[in-house]
Amino acid sequence: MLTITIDGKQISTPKGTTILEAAKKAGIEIPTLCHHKDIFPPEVQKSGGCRICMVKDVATDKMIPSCAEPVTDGMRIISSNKKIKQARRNILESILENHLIDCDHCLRQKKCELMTLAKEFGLDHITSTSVKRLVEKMDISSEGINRDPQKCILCGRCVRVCSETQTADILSFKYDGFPNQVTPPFSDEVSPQYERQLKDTACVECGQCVTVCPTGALTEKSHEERVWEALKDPNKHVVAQTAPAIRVSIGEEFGIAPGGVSTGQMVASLKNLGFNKVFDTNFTADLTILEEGHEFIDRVGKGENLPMFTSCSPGWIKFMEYNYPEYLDNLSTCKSPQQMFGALAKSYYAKKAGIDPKDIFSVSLMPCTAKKFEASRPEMSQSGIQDVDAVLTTREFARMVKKANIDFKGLEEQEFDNPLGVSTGAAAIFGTTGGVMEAALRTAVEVITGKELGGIEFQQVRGYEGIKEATLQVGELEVKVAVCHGLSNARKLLEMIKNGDAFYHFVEVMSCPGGCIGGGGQPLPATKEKRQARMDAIYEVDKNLPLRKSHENPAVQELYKEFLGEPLGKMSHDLLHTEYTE
Ligand code: HC1
Repeated sequence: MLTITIDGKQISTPKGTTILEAAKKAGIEIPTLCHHKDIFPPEVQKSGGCRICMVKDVATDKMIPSCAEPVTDGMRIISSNKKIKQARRNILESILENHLIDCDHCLRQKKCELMTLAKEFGLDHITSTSVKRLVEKMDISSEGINRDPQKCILCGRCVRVCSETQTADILSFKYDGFPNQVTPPFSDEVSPQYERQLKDTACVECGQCVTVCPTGALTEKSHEERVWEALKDPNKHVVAQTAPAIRVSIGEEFGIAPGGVSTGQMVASLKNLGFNKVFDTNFTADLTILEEGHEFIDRVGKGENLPMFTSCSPGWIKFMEYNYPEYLDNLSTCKSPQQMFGALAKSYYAKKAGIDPKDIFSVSLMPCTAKKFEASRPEMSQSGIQDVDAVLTTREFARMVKKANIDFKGLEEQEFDNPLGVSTGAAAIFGTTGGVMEAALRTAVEVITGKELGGIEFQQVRGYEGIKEATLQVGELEVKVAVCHGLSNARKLLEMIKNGDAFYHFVEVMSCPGGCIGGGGQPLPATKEKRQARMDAIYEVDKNLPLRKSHENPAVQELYKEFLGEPLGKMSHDLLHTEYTE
C-alpha cells in the first residue's frame, strides 16, 4: 500500500491508483470532464485530456492532472486553492466558448455534465451560439445515434469506450496541429473537406458512446415526434411493447432509486399517454426461448453450426456481420423478441382484434439505440410493412411522460393487456447478462431430459464477470456454454473459438456491459453501481413471478395452438426467423 496526503488528510491506497481515485476514496471531490471510471479496461480511464482535474503536487510545486497521475508513496497534494480554482475556471471558460450552447433544444438538458460544472463555477451566463474551432456538420446518418461536433468538448470518453470497451474503433481524434475534432477515422482521407459519417463506418450503434458523453454531442436519434403523431391520429391503433430492462430503470428518471421495479407505473404511464394497448416484449422473450431452445436441440442432434450464438442483441449481430462474417451461420436464426413481437402484432394480434395491420402503429420501448437500427432492417418487414414503427429508448419514454405532465411516481399500477402481455420469470431475466442463457437452459434441460428441473437458478451464468463459462450434464450430453457482455469480451471469446482454444455448444452475447440493463438508451449517468442495482432488480422480478419457465407460459402455448402450430414450424419460420448475410 502507498500513502498519500491530500489536503492534509492521509490516505492509504494500492499501487496504480490515480490521485483522483485516492481523493474520491477519502471523500474529496475533484471535478473532471474527461475521466469516466466505468470505461474498461481500467488503464484507459486515465485520460488527462480536459485538465479540469488539475491539482498541485507540493514537492514539485507543479499542477498535474489528477485523473492521469498515479499515486507515489509519500506524495503530498493540494486539491484546491485560489490558483487551482482560477486555472480550472479558465479551462472551463475556453471549453464553453468552443461548445454550442443550445440547452433548450438539447436532449441532455439537466443531465449535461458541462453545464452542471458551468453552474458550479458561475459560468452559466456564457452563451456560445457558434464554436471557434472549424468542425463538421451534424451527423444524422445513423439510425440510432446523432453526432453533433459543435457540442463535442474533445474529452475523448467516446473514443475510449468505443475502442476499448467495445473494440469497434469508430471514433478518433482528428488533428490540426492539436486535436480539434472527434470523427469517424480517416475523415480527411479523400480530401480535407471530406466528412465521413457514421453510416460509412462499422458502427454497431450500441450507444455506449452516448452513455459516457458528458454533453449532448452524442445522443439517441429521437423517435418521439413520430410516436406523438401516431397517438394523435384517430385512425391509428397504437400498441406498445416494453423490454425486460426498462421496468427496472425507468424509475430512475423520476427519482426512484436504482434497482426500483416500476412495472405497474410503466404500464399506467403508457395508457395515460394514449396507447391503445400495452403489451410486453417479455411475452416474445418466452416465445424466443421456445424457438431457440428447439433450434439448439436440433443443431446439437445434427452436430451442425455449433456453437450456436444468441441473436437478440442487434449491436452484436452488426459486430459479427462486420468483423466475423464467417460465423454468421452460427447465429440462431431467431429474430429478437422485439422483432418477433413486431411480426406478431401485425399478424396474430391484428387478426384476433379484427384490425387491418396497416392501421396498427407498433412502438417498442427499449434500453437500446441499436434496436432503432434493427427495426429498420429490410429483413424486418416480411409482411410488406415495417413490423416495428418506432423505437423509444428509456430516456425518450421518460421525456414523453414528463412532457405530458404525468406524475409517474404517483400513478396507480396497471396490468399489461392480453394476450401479448403474459410472461414468465425466464423472460424477465433476458434483460441482464446471462439471462437468455439461463432462460434457455430452464427450458432446454426439461425438454431434453423430459424431467422437471430441481433448481432452476443457474448461478454459473450470473454476475458481472466479462466471460462466464459452465459445463452442464443434460441427460447423456455434456453441454458447454459461455456468456459474455461488452463487445471486447465478445471479440476475446470469438478469437478463442477461432483459434481452437475453446469449444462451446451455446454462447450468449450481449453488446452492452451488463446486458440490456446497461444499454445505450438507459437513464444517465451510466455507472456500474446502477447497472448492478438493475441486475439485482431483474432477478427479484423473476423470483416474484408465479411462472418462471418459458414453456409454461399459457399465452405462448395458446399462440402455438391457435396460430403458429409448433416451434420451428412453417408459420414460425415465416414470421419469427431470419438469416443475416454480410
Ligand atoms: Fe434486450 Fe431483448 S433482452 S435485447 O437486452 O432479447 O434492448 O431489455 O428487449 O428484443 O426480450 C434490449 C432488454 C430486449 C429483445 C428481449
